[in-house]
Amino acid sequence: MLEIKEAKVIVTCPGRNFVTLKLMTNEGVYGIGDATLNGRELAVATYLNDHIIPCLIGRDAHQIEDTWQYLYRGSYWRKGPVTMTAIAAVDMALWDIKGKVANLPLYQLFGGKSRDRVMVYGHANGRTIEETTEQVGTYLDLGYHAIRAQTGIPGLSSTYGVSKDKLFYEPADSSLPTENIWSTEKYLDHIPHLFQRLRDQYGFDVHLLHDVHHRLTPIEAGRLGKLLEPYRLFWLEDAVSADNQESFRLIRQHTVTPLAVGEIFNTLWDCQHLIQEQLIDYIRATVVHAGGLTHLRRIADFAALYNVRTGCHGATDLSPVCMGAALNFDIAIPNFGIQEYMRHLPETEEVFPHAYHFEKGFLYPGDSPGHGVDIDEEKAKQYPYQRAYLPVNRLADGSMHNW
Ligand code: KDG
Ligand code: MG
Repeated sequence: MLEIKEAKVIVTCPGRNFVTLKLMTNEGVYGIGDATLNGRELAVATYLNDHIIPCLIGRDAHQIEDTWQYLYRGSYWRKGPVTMTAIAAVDMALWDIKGKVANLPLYQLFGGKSRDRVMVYGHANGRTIEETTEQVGTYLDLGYHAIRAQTGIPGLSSTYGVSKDKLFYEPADSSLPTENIWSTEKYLDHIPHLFQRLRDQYGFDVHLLHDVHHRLTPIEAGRLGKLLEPYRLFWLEDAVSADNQESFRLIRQHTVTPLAVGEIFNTLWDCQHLIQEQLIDYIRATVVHAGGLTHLRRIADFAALYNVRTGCHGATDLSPVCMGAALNFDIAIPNFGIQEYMRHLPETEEVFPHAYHFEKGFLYPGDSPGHGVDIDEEKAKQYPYQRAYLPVNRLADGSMHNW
């Protein structure tokens, strides 16, 4: 039997924090899984070290499904970002092992390629519409076919999605949360001008996306979707917080702008109604936060029944390990939509050598066995963990709002 013999959790900060699980077998083959939960990294590391690893030693590394069920049902306490990220890490590492033993890239184990390449989008952002327009031009020069556009809002000192780094995305910027101020009125007045400017300058051949980051009410989101219809967005993301899935019904009643949601979802139960009632067009759950490849494939299959396509989260805080796993998934499934791709810093790339590569707006998973990503433990040791929080958001009167 291919037995899990040893396991370790590696916490490293090559430019930002990443948590990685490494599972070693009695036959020397090992697999790795991403366990990074931005701003709550050590909670997952503890969950793995104290509660999961003791149960893994001696288990059959080939029994991925049974191990998933064991960790999900067997913990009694289901769901939630910490639990599901920890389960995802184990699942990714086990799929990596299976691929290595079979000597096949994971997409072959998932049924082979459904496409030759994976279309990705990056984030163009600037403090002003002019700056964002310029950034969109930079992404077009890099060969992108799809670009997310965010801009600063006059009268607000900081806005979601506008960062100093243009090819990386790092909102976890402080050892205690920074506080931003939000105004829905100012935002709704300004955003249509951005997309008008972008379409005037670049036409309709490029896919444009926009992320609201959970800031609106359903009726406000309906209004924004309607205002943006002339600019034919690829999607409007996280228009409202999806705690209440029914919210999307109201948005749908007012706009035909395609809707995407799900980067903070952990299970199929978070999007069951959204999918079944066709209230969304793209589901953004990804490997690391939605229970690994085993569960994400289940979400994608369910979504396929309702013409919902995937658009996996891929900001810089999702490690190259998650990206390698996501790309093997993206290239194999029938209802792939798009993959988010914010690059990693050179230090991160050094710690995580990988088989995937970018070319002219597409990512290619490569043909290495497993998910094709490794970790250099010696290099990882050079970058100790640094506490970093995502910002929080308040309205002008001091009330807490969604960030
Ligand atoms: O950790 C949080 C970020 O990944 C998130 O804010 C990024 O919304 C995001 C996106 O669409 O990439
Ligand atoms: Mg988002």
